[in-house]
Amino acid sequence: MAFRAKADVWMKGPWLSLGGPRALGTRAALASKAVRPFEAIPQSRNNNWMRMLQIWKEQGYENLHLEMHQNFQELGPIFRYDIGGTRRVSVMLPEDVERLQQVETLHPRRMLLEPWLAYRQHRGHKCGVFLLNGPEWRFNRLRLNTYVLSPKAVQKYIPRVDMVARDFSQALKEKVLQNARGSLTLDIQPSIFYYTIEASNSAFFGERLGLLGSNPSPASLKFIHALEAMFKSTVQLIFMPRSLSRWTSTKTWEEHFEAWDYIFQYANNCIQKICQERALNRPEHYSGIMAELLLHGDLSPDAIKANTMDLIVGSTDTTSFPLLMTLFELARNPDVQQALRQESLAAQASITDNPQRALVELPLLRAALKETLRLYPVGLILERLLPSDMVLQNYHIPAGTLVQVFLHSLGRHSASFPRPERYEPQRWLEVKGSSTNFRHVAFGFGMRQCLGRRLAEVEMLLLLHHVLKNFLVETLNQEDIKMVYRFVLMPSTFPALTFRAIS
Ligand code: O4W
Repeated sequence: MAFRAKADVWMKGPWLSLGGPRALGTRAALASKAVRPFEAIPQSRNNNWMRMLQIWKEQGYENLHLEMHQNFQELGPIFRYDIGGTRRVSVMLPEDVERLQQVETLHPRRMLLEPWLAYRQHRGHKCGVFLLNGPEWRFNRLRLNTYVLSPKAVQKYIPRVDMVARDFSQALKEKVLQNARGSLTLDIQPSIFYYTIEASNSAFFGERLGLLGSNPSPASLKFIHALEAMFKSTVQLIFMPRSLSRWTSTKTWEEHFEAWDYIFQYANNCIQKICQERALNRPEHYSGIMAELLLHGDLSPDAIKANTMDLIVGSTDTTSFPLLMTLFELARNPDVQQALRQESLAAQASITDNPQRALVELPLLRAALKETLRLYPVGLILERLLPSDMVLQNYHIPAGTLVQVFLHSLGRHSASFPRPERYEPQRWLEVKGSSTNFRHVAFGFGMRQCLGRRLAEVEMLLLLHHVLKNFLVETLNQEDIKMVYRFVLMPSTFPALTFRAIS
């Protein structure tokens, strides 16, 4: 592979010094320091029409992360391409994420997500913060931060998540002990999905659904499938202007709307139930994020519903896949697993006493979650529409440009992460220098970073904590798992795992 040899040269990063802090004094370096015009940015050779045709033919763009990675290898850490009049620039270095954060205004913007917006317009639904921009976004986001993201909010819902994580581990133990050998080999994927749905539901509504029992719930299964269909059709529609896709992809639009209809029906059901119960008897103690939002009344009921919708739906796949990938990496890295188990056992009593301590007493497990998201960033792309002109990699970038950060390439760059292919949570605990900033941006940055971040972290941390205390996790599969881009980056297949009860 010709590009590999070339790639290895730049991936070790000689071009990094161009215009970077190390380019000092010489005449050549000074010349290269002059800001170059936008048009001088290397251009991706991919023809946009060819790409659209390919997405249409292949019904998706599953290798987006690999194609972009190859572009970076061939063109360096910044390249551009235009689609339908919007200038687009792709970057992958932590220093560029830092610059993007420095130029943020009060109202950071992303691109419009047309298929999602079209559905809400068509059905007359309000948008949640993910789809909003401008002052309305800020108004909603500031209030949501208080009840979803703040340390005080986490403190309130963490015991509920802990309870669900314990129940998960207990239910798994019962199944494992039914086998004479005290071990069970299974496809854990469905159970992990049920766990994230159950845990989120408990945090939002203070109610249990009972999904951790043995028989699956048809409604939740259908919900999971509708999500899959919604994500897949999203990718088929976002790389094409609507004026074109309405003719070439009529069926995809139908599938997209149908998937959303079920998703909205399912989530609405959860929301309505809680509104009714609250009208009947107002509880005196904390009963979930949504109850708090309704109680404090600084957002309209419609805005609360729209945002709760995003949170319920958005916390399912995005939390399940990193959990699965962590279990897989621990299964094929027994030494890492053992180190984490020791940490969990040492902190066990303290965490049982107060689950909030998990956040400070499991540093290696938290590092493992960062490591998983470095290799498998579920939200592959961070986007900003530039509010003003700026300079990236010594190129002038005009206001209005769409800048996309590719997290797959950011996480696998050897100048940022020595031996990037290895799963080494320990790397996150080593002494921090200034160059280590903005390396962990899996949840985004600034005011538009993931609203569900803390909930997702807590759900992952506590499940892994309870599983590690109770089971050895093993796999026969040593091969890398192929990841596919379906709006979120997900595993294309997932191997069976063996859970062995620790006596
Ligand atoms: C709703 C969400 C809201 C989701 C239904 C599902 C979901 O998965 C999410 C994510 C996605 C939100 C060109 N969500 Cl009603 C938006 C909450 C991370 C939560 N966290 O990852 C995606 C964000 C990938 N993202 C992109 O912006 C992207 C991907 N491709 N492009 C942009």
